[in-house]
Amino acid sequence: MKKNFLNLGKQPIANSFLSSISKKSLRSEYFYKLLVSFDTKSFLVSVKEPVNPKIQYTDKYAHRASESKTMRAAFKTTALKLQKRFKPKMIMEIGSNDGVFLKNFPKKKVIAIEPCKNLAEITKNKFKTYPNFWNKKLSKKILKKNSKIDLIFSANTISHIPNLKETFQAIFNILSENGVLVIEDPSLSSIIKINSYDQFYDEHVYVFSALAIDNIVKRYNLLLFDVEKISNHGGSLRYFICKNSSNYKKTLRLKNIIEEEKKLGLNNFNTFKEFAKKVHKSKKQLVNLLKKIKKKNKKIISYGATYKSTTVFNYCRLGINFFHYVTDTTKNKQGKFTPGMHIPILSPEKGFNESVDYAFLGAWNFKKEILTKEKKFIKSGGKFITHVPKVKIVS
Ligand code: DWN
Repeated sequence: MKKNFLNLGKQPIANSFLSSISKKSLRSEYFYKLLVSFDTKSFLVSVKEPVNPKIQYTDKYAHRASESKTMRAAFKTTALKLQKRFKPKMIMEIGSNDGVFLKNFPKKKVIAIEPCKNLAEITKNKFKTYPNFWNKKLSKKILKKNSKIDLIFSANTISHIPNLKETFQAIFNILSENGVLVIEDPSLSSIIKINSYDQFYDEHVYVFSALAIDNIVKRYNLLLFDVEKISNHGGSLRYFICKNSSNYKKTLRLKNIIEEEKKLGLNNFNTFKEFAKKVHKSKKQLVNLLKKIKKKNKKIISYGATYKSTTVFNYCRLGINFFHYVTDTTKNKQGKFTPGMHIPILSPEKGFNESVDYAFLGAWNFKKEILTKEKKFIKSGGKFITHVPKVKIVS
């Protein structure tokens, strides 16, 4: 049974950066109700009513996975580690974005799946790219021209696909007998521990735990045999999954992480009710802090036009009433407006200068990278604000 625990209000699509805020474009802005629920049987946490992927993953998809130094390095390390552990002949990535992971392998060994046409366009001349949604039909099409795959990788994508049944059945079809599926996604335990409620938005249809993945993949003759904690995006889990019939055995590391999740109460609805109370408190504290700063006539901006900040801005009703603008290094976000609250987005070159007193860390998951990069700002008295794990001024 699915039970709702968190209501983050009316939200726009996190990728819907607006080119203009004319009456016409505001009228066509799409909103949905962001309710988050917990399945008491499978322990899966999900957005109650997922948005149609066809309106999310278009040829205007803004996020570039290679935009941060941290992620470029993380994908390179992951590629080397997986190559060493599994020695795959063929690697396929579901949700390959701009190719930041696959570029670490020899061209001939990789297949990229990317439904956002503008992203698929970036990789199509570098390696074999299918500009399609992942499903059984596509798995059959690929199998007509290729042998079965021995390593399937998917970072921050499986959690985005509403139809898990179709997804895992298609994976089962194409995975070789001893092949491995490796999935990475923000972990539910990290979100609960650091109160990062902004990991809930339309694209994050699911927030996985090892407990839930273990339950779900079983339904499709797959086995979760290992799991690894990684620091990406504020704390993620990397799941290792194989066919039931293959040689892999469940690791001690997996058993320990499942025990930790049970201790944290990820199999108990009360944990999520408590979490929701903390989320409401965080909202109040953030709004109060911004009001206090604003009263002193200080200039506040937001740093990183993240999809996560769409949730924070719309849930806390933060717009140009608080932020002068948002800065972001991604070229195709610059000159646009944030979804729902319509804050202008500028390049850091234009907007991140000595006129700024405070910068809200929209990209809090890159805090270390940003604080290192922005030493000059801090030295000259500039301050960062964060809401993760607690609302505070970062000194
Ligand atoms: O799952 C998803 C994650 C992985 O990426 C997607 N559904 C969409 C996207 O979510 P996000 O926007 O919350 O992700 P990031 O990676 O936290 O976005 C960081 C943003 O901040 C990028 O637009 C780049 C920008 N940035 C910046 O302007 N200056 C980042 C850094 C490190 C910087 O110094």
